[in-house]
Amino acid sequence: MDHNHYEEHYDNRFRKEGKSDRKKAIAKDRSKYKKTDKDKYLKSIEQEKESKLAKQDWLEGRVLAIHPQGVMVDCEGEMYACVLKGLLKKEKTQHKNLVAVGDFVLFEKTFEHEGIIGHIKPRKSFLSRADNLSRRKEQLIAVNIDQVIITVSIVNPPLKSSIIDRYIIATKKGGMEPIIVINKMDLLQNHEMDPILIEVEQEILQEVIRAYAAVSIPVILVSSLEGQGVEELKEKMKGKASVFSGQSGVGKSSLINAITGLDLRVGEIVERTKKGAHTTTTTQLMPLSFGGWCIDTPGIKSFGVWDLDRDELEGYFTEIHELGLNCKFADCTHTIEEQCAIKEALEKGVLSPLRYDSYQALREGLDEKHLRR
Ligand SMILES: Nc1nc2c(ncn2[C@@H]2O[C@H](COP(=O)(O)OP(=O)(O)OP(=O)(O)O)[C@@H](O)[C@H]2O)c(=O)[nH]1
Ligand SMILES: [Mg+2]
Ligand SMILES: [Zn+2]
Repeated sequence: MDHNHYEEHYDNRFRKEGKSDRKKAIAKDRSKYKKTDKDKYLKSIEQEKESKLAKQDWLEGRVLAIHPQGVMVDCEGEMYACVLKGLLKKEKTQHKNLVAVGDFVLFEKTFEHEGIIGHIKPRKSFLSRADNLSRRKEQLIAVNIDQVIITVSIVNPPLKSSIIDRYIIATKKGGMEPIIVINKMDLLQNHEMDPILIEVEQEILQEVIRAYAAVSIPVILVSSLEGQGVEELKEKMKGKASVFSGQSGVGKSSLINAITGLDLRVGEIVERTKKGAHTTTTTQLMPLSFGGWCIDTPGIKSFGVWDLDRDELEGYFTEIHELGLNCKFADCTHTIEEQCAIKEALEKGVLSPLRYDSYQALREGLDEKHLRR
């Protein structure tokens, strides 16, 4: 609501209502606008900070990649290799990385194509995961993104749904929208493949489609090799910032190549393990000719969700939460209890076994974490 609109709305209320009602109205309005007021206040501080910085002749740019040689910042089509100002490095943070791909920064130009970053603008969204080495830190993958393209493949590597749910949680936690993309659809028609393997993958595929239709998350079936679904995906990416994330070898870089006509390096699948060989090694952000941005990321072996508690988990499995209200016991774990609505729903085929399995796996993970602390 802009300022004028706010006042008009306020005045009308005062004219209409009696004196005693006014107090209530004010109280109500206070609580209603509290958050916005706070946001406005924080924003004004931010603006003040930025206007101070503006006096110093800073340039504004966006972080496209982070290389050993420096933070690569794009400013109106020019690329600058930047370092972070010492002061920024001292800022306490729970993040492993101070600056991330997608950040909007203010920097001081020092040489032709070099600079010093003095300010990182507030982030509107972020994709992060629990850091592998020190689990107490959160690792930022990319920031200021609209949607996460959760990329998986069928057959090679085979489709696994548990990882999809982890990504969905991280996506929503970070303030973005998930899109599930299932690549390598061409392999279902490949006659060199073992027919039994194909049959199994088909069944899992149908189950995945059903499970996410039930929670209204889009699933797009694609083949970067043959072009199936590429236009549909492109349509969804227009004008938005999208990050491709998923295991190594699922074809993230191949898909980006098919969409953009770029020539990013793509890797081989190790036949024995059916895994990719971690071909992409750095995260990079690319502008799209049809509007928007896209980010390629290195494949991730294990995707741990950062800082999740049990209530939150329920919030991300809304269908399980709702069904669970009908269990006999309020603290039902939906495993061994009598009269469990979740187990009934599973038997009747109302609840997807995939979603149930990953819910239970995540829940166990939370319990373990709890014990370790
Ligand atoms: N059959 C088939 N193979 C594909 C398809 N898309 C990608 N591939 C192959 O899968 C392998 C891995 O592709 P990449 O694009 O490197 O996978 P990635 O997800 O970027 O992997 P990392 O960079 O290691 O994370 C390559 O050999 C591709 O040729 C597809 O639609 N069909
Ligand atoms: Mg890649
Ligand atoms: Zn139950």
